[in-house]
Amino acid sequence: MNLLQNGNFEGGTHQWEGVSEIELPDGWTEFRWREEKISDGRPEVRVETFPLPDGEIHTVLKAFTTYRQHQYYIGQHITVHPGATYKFTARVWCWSSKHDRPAVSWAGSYRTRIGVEDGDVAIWNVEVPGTKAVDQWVEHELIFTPISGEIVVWLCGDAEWGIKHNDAYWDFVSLEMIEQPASGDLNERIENLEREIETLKQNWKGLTGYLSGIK
Ligand SMILES: [Ca+2]
Repeated sequence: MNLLQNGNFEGGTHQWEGVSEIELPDGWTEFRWREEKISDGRPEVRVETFPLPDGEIHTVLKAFTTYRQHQYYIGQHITVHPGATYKFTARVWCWSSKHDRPAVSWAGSYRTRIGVEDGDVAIWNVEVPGTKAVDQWVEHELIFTPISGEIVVWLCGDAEWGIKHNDAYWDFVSLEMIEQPASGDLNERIENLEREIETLKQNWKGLTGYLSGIK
């Protein structure tokens, strides 16, 4: 079961902090971008349809700049069970090109990665700055065990050169619990014991009632 809200970006969108160029998919509330270099741009973000060469059409999360480098992070807050094991996955298609032919990159460089912020700790599925790949679906996967109960899952894109097109198209983002926390068994045992105690109490009430009745 996908624990994320709107992980396939088929739901609605909302403006991020009143910025019309940043339309985040509903459920996704966090947006950050790098502003270290003079050449860094703030990407525009929107949800749009993305036709693949095979004719399939997907509704995807698009982040892009024109003639600018960029590095951005789009995140969703989610409540999890500490100690359980989770699998976070996402698919992304990147186009980084000096030319306008869609899905055919030329002289570009685009890297992506996915991560989890767990309290003060950030874990990434691949080494920073990420997997370098264009014109194909890149499958990202991160298996992790959270320490805290509140985490943020992140999608990160990194365009190395400020060429004409730097686009990333994200889809099929999912978070699943693949293993219960070890303490789950203990909690279950405690609940069973509490139920047994309640039953014993009820029986005891019945027994004292019966004994008072026969006096
Ligand atoms: Ca989709």
